[in-house]
Amino acid sequence: MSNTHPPVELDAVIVGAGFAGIYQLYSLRRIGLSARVLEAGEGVGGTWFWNRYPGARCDVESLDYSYSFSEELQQEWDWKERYAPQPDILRYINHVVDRFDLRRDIQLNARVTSAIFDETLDRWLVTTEGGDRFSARYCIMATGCLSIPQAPTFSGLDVFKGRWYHSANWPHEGVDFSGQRVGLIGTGSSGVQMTPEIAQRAKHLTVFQRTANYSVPAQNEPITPEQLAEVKANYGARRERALETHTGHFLIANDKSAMEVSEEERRKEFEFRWKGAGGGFRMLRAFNDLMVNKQSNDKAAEFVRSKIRATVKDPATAELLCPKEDLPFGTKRLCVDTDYYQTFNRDNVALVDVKTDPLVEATPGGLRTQSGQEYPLDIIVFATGFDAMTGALKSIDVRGVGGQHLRDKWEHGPRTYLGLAVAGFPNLFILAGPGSPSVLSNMVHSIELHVNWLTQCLQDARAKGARRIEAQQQAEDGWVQHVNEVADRTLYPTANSWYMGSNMPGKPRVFMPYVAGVPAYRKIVNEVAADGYRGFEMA
Ligand code: NA7
Repeated sequence: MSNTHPPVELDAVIVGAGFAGIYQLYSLRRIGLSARVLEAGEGVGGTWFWNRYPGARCDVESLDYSYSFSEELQQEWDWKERYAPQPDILRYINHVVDRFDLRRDIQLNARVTSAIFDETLDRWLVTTEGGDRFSARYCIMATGCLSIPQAPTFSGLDVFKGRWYHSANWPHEGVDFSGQRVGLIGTGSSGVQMTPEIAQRAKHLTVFQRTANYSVPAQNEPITPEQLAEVKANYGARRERALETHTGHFLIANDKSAMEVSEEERRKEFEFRWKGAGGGFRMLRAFNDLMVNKQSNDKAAEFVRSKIRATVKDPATAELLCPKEDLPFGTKRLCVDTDYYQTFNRDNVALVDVKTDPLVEATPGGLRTQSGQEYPLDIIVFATGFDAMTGALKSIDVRGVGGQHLRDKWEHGPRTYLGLAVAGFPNLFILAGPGSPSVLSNMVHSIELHVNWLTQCLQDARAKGARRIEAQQQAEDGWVQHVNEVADRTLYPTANSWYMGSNMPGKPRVFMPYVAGVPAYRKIVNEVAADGYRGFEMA
């Protein structure tokens, strides 16, 4: 279609075919609105389509990191492992798309380049890279929080004679590491998941670490048929329980401060979370004040350091892997691993500190640091992260009332009302993005919450005959202030994390997700709706 043709008319354009876009499409169809999902990739799945690196796995348990909207769906799908590997999640998403006949309204290879609000029509004109144009009452951004990979900053990649890859743009056919000398840059979740996998296959692996982060064992294991049957018999109850938990998935939470118990009790509780209780994010709930009280947090941090020292045989490597005291536990996303620290006991694995001696360039034969140290490599793997939470939205030319650019409005950080809407951008909605619990919660749970809320809102707007729904400036200002105040009561803003935007040079330092927890957030958005969509103008 050339852009001389009139645009395709729809009730809604949904940008992105990940968990959020897919469920939004399903929900809009259910209320009789016409919608099309525009997806940049050549397949559905969003994050789980792109991040195919070896070891890619969700850090939320599969039985929770799945849709709850259909009892039939949750009864018929069999998760195989406690933490699902990427191929299983991608298969699940494709299953959902086919099962609910959603594919016919999903346009692949359709990267959205602009979304421009027409004030006379109260409609969005959405254009793709290929020149397709859509006119829609609503533009719903389901663009994901980790969809714009942080580009390698090195010079010399053009002369590097080997191959290089980014974790978030992994070749679909996989990468053969056998006999190769591999350099892996980055020790966030992606690097931590990949390290043991690459180490098993490569001739040699060098891990370049800038910041040591905390990692806890996943204690991943197969889900037995008995366990699965038990969950399925009571799935509703499991979902209900999730509604009341801080993160939208149940993790046994201890309601004591780490400082009110004895050293022995503390150690016992941490050990229980490390191993007995099932690992993963349970460690974050070991005590009720780990994320707000530095003294308590220090205890968790010291516990993880003791585990690293006990696991890694070479004392110098162990010390380098120990997170420093100025990085509180859990303030950067906690990594959830399988055999990460153990991998550094292998003869073919080396850890290099690139904090004191940064990597500066690729050479024909490998990588070179500032001091001139050279590392001969055949493959370089970048696990260097993302322009998180705002990157995808800012990569689109979004223009609201008066031609205002979203990029300009968000120059100093994202500004939203409830994380859902932006003043000056009527009929534009964002799913599970900045200003909502988002990445601090079980994303699928938060996506369902947002989609259900928004679908009801659009239904109510239709009943009122409203053509335009817009967040009021005052409501947005109040929400931004609230999001900041809540974050400032925690230790989160003290770390240079992607939650803060501080993983990217030049990005404003603003704590982006809403940290008060899913139940508190749900209460607020439900009250707003019950109060006639307080803070929104509907006309
Ligand atoms: P992260 O968590 O942002 O990790 C990126 C890593 O890359 C982190 O260790 C960075 O060090 C490191 N990095 C970035 N640039 C460089 C340079 N130039 N040199 C050396 N090291 C560098 O991204 P992930 O993909 O691992 O995980 C993202 C999320 O996906 C994760 O949290 C889960 O939610 C799933 P730094 O810490 O900035 O010093």
